[in-house]
Amino acid sequence: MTYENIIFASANGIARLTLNRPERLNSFNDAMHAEVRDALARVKTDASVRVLLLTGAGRGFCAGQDLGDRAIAPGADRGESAVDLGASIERNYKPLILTLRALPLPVVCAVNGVAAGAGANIALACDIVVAAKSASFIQAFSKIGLIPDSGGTYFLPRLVGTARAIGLSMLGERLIAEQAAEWGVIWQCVEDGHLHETVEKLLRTLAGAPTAALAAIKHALYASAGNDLETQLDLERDLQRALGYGADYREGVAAFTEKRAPRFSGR
Ligand code: LHQ
Repeated sequence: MTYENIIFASANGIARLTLNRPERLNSFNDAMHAEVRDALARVKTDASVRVLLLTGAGRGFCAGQDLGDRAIAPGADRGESAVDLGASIERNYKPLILTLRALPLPVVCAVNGVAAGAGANIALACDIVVAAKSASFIQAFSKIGLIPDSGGTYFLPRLVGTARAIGLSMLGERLIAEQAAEWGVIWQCVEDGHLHETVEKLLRTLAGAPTAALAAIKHALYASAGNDLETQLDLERDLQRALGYGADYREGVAAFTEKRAPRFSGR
């Protein structure tokens, strides 16, 4: 598949996916969804990829759904049949969020500018979110008579509690990156000029990390929201058991004993 709405490249264990419709603040139309789906399928099947970067081209990260896309155009009050927004979510946004969460490797999101609507929640679906100071997060949905989708109603209360989740969702106000970091919505907020170097350093670290362990960490932490303590302890036991047979555990312990830096294979 050739890409017209994203840029995708993979090298040295790092896959980079850039949403690339800057004139529309990288908002999603069906074509962009199809390309992202294709790129993520490649990440999933390419064992050499150890970390994925998601970012946006231009001054924005992603403004969510392209509201000019005819596929989601509201119908007239009477007459014209209204579109089924649920179908768009089922086809595009739901699989995207589930895929990002299920990828067995860390997904880093570099939020280079505004992240609005589904764009905000796609960022929150990533594992480590680093935002530039000028970036912001907007649950823009209520401004157009909708609810936060793409996991917004799942991620927000878990990240910031119900009171802030309700405020952000009902008011649709801009949450600046610094505040997002203070509230624990994201991992880190950095000066605009430092976003690139911060993220590159993170990507190099993660590309050399014990990927299978990071995948298990991701799995366990995301599962914990729906588990009781005993189920979670069982899950930890099972994951630890599997990792204990892995090459990276052997390497990690050997490197510690030999007082040298580990060389993890990711397995
Ligand atoms: C846009 C968009 C955009 C098209 C900026 N579409 N052009 C799921 C399932 C089905 C249906 C519905 O939705 C969903 C999920 C959703 O994501 S719903 C929420 C959709 N997103 C929004 O409501 C956000 C709309 N955008 C905005 O509120 C503003 O653009 C923000 C606050 C993001 C940025 O404001 P500014 O920095 O002032 O930029 P701007 O508004 O001037 O935008 C720049 C250009 O990008 C502009 O085009 P123009 O030709 O005038 O330069 C905008 O029209 C275009 N653009 N967002 N979502």
